[in-house]
This record gives sequence, C-alpha cells and structure tokens, in this order.
Amino acid sequence: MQPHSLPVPAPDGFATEICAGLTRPGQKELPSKYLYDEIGSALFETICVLPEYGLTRADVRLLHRHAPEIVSRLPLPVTVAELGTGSGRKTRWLLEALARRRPSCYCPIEISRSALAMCRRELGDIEAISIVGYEGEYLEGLAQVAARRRDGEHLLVLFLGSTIGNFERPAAVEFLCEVRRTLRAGDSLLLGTDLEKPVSQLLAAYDDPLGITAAFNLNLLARINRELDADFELTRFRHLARYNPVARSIEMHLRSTCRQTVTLHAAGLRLALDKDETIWTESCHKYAAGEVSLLAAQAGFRCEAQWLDQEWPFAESLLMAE
Ligand code: AVI
Repeated sequence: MQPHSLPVPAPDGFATEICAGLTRPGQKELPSKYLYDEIGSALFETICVLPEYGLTRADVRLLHRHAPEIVSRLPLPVTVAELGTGSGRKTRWLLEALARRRPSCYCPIEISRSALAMCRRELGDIEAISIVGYEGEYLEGLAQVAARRRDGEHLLVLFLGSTIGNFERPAAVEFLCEVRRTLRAGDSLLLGTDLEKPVSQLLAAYDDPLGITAAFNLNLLARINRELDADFELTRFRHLARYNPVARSIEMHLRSTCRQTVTLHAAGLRLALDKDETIWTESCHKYAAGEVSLLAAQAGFRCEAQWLDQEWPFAESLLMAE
C-alpha cells in the first residue's frame, strides 16, 4: 500500500485547540479527535470488545450479513474510500464481496499512520483489491481520492462505526454536505449510525465497570501532560458519562474532584478548576432509524436501503448522491 501524505496540520495546532477549549467562557471543552493518540486508539479497540458496548459488534454483524447485497446495489466500477479505518477489520466483508464481482481499489483515509499500517496488515491479503492509503484529514483525503478517479468510475464512501454521532447535529449535516460536494451523482455513502436505546444501556456502554472508557477519557489529560508539558494530576479527575435528553447524546466529561490549578508549560497556560467543574470531552449522538434519511436528504443524498441490527439498535444506510 502506498500512503499518500496530505499537508500535516501546523505543529502547534494541538496546543492552540487545547488552549482554546480550556479557556472557553462557561463550559471548558477538549476536542474529541484528540482522544485517539496511540494509547487512546488502543483503549478504544478494547472498548469495542466490552460486553456493555455493543455498537461495534452491531456494525460488524450488519456488514458481515449484508455485504453481498450492499455491493449488488452499487454501480460498478467503484473505488471505495473509507473515512477513518480503525483496524480496517470490519471492511473486509465488503471488500471481499466487491472483489468477487470486480477488481477494485480501496483507499483508507486516516489521520493516524499506525492505523493505516494496521489496516494494510488486516486487509492486504484480499485478492483483487489494491490498497492506496491516504494519511490526513477525512475531507482532504476524500478530495484527493475523487481527483484521481478514472472516467466512468464511481466512488463509495464508507463512514462506519457511528463516528457521525460524535458531531453535533448541525455539524453532522454540514459534514455530509461537504462529502456530497466532493461526490458526483451516482456515487454513494454507506453510513453507520448508532440508534436510540434505553438510557441505562447507554450509560453502561459509556461508563463500563472495568473502567476502560474512564481510562480512554483520562488519557486525554495524560496526553496533554506528555505533549504540552502539563501537570494534570489524573487522580484528581473522574470520568463522567451523562445522558443529555435534549441533544439525545451521551456526553463524556472529566470532573475535577477539588479546586485546583493546572499548568500547561509548553502552551504558556495556567488553568483554574473549581471542585466539580467539568471538562467536556466528547458527545455521542443517537439517532432514530428514520432520521437518517432526513439527514441524508438535507445533504443531497437519497436513502437507497437501510439495514438494522436487532440485538443492538444500529443502522447501516446506503445513501446515493443525487
Ligand atoms: C468513535 N465513536 C463512534 C465512539 C462512540 O461511541 O461515540 C467513541 C467512544 N467514546 C466512548 N466510547 C466510545
């Protein structure tokens, strides 16, 4: 697999965004994309196999069961571009079904080089599938894949695992609009969305008894300590997962257990936190199955088909660019 490198964000992009979030008036925030450094990505892989977190298994089940039908609905030839691959494991079924119909190209787009390498190890053996990895942000990578497509070739974009749920709802529509602008009529998007379910089940999924999700969340402070020479004392913070019924999302926060001061030396920032004040680190929005076609329509897609998992409410929706 040949990785194409995209322009790397400015080296101080991390510091700038961290400081902007921590100095926001009112609720302090940290961007959830920074949860996924090497340790955070490994912890997330563990979350995916926790008994309380059924999301990834539902996604995999649907792709495993319906890959041939999904592929049968695509106009060929098609190049597959995946936004954020993780290990790439769940994409295997789709690529194998596609390879049975026609040799094709698979373009994983990942900000993390190690995830791209993992993806190559996982999927490199599928005959008739050539892999061209793109290292960079999703939309920039997708623009490059689209620019290199051959005449008559369609694109299938994969956005699996309900990553769309980590966007605020208006931002989710805007993101899908951006994806649509890169595509042509007849291209498609396979979108995974986690669906609404009882709050108790959601809370257990995002606050597991082993404390893996807590470690995943706290690692963001540990990362800031490592990369910005900061002195967050992790024992003075607690992981908090709470349901927001208005946004229909699980919010993850880090709660300060006491009044304290933290210094981010490399960013020149000193921060005061009150007892019980929280830093908001992630939102995980849940959708109703019927809401996905409405969301898609706002972005210029038509919902061609949808597959639902019965065990853990989750939807895989095939959206066609109109
Ligand atoms: C990546 N994303 C879809 C996960 C989710 O469920 O929203 C991230 C996650 N955060 C805590 N657990 C899992």
